[in-house]
Amino acid sequence: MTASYFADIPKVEFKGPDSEDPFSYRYYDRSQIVLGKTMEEHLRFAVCYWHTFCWDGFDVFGAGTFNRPWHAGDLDQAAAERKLDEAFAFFTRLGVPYFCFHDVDVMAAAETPADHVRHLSAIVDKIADKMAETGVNLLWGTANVFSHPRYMAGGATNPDPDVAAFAALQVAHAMEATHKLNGENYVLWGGREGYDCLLNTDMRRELDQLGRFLTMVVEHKHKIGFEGTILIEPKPHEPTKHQYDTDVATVYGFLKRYGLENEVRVNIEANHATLAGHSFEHEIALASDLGIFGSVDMNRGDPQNGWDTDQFPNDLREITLALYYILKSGGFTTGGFNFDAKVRRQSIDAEDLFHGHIGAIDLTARAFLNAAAMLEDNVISQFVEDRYAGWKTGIGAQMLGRDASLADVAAYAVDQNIQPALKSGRQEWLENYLTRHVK
Ligand code: XLS
Ligand code: NI
Ligand code: NI
Repeated sequence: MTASYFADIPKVEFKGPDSEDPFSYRYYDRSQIVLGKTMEEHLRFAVCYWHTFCWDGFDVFGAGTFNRPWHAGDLDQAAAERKLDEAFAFFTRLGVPYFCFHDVDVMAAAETPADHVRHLSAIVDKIADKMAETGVNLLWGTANVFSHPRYMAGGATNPDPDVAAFAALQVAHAMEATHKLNGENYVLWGGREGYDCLLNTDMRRELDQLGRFLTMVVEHKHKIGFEGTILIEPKPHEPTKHQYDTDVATVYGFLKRYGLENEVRVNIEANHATLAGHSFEHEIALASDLGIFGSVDMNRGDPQNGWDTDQFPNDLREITLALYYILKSGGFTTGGFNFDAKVRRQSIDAEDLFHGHIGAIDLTARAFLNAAAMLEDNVISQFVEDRYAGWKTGIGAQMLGRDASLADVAAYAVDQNIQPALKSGRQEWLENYLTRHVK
């Protein structure tokens, strides 16, 4: 085998906050115990295959800039294996416990259904060998049912059921591959499940198609004995003008409508949250309140750009808040932090891939330590607890316990001649508290 593209990069180790070595971790000490578990167990970092090993740097105005050796020539089995070797060389040097992939990211290109099945299964065996050799595990697998031209009008929501059948083939096999590789979750991101123009779209029909498709996916999971979690990844737009899986609240409504709220959770992506007009922590907190929090795609947008720029995160305050709500909800079970992020098109070197991931891993670890401290001193929870204490007794408890009707409550207000006292929400004090913990 030729020398790895990453041969010159050392294995990235923890060297502490004062380290001057750009290829070291300053905060991510994988074996450090915090709140009863190691950092590695809490944070469950994953590298995504698509941005890091498949994207060649192309954008709508120009061709790829990266010149990675495994992109040369046709994407046949040999090229897929070369890419696989390099991917695992990267994972092990970086020292992450997990990776994530789409079917077409890892396999030789295929046009027919039969080739698709054959090429995917040929590479799955090789992936299994690599995983056994390195100890790197699969956080989640997924199917790409949005890039091929056949999916221009969607996969499951396509007006042509044969396209939905192709999507079914890909999803069934991607889930079986995930199961075979002991993946901990299976993800469905909406892709092109949405519309560009309402004039040519039967929205009611498309939603029913999507509901039926997801039900079949859940049935297949049980049929093959896959015990991982099925996750939907919400996004409001891009590629379509209106994506059906807009945000956490919309996905929850969709799951309820099709009776799947106990079967499916969400994979929350930071940049998708902000595109939907929400904060990252809002989406996390809402998912956990609704009981559907699953996993996270870590990245960020650009405050001046309105699309999914998929940049590596670098805002410590934002990520501290996200970590706080994740920890508050009990942390990950099968989920983790997948870096669905890409280096910029001018960051063309092997080392740039490391700088992107190292910075993001360290930022997340640092935010985690901040959040753990906030959780332990309990100031925010206690404040919120006290703020709602009135609902635990008296008329509050009667309302919640269904012991009082609207008329009863109205009568109580008159009888007691209630005069609610105004009480400060203390937002600035709480924000100052947060600022003190962002360090
Ligand atoms: C696109 C999504 C995608 C999913 C996996 O915006 O983030 O990368 O994570 O299909
Ligand atoms: Ni994503
Ligand atoms: Ni995205």
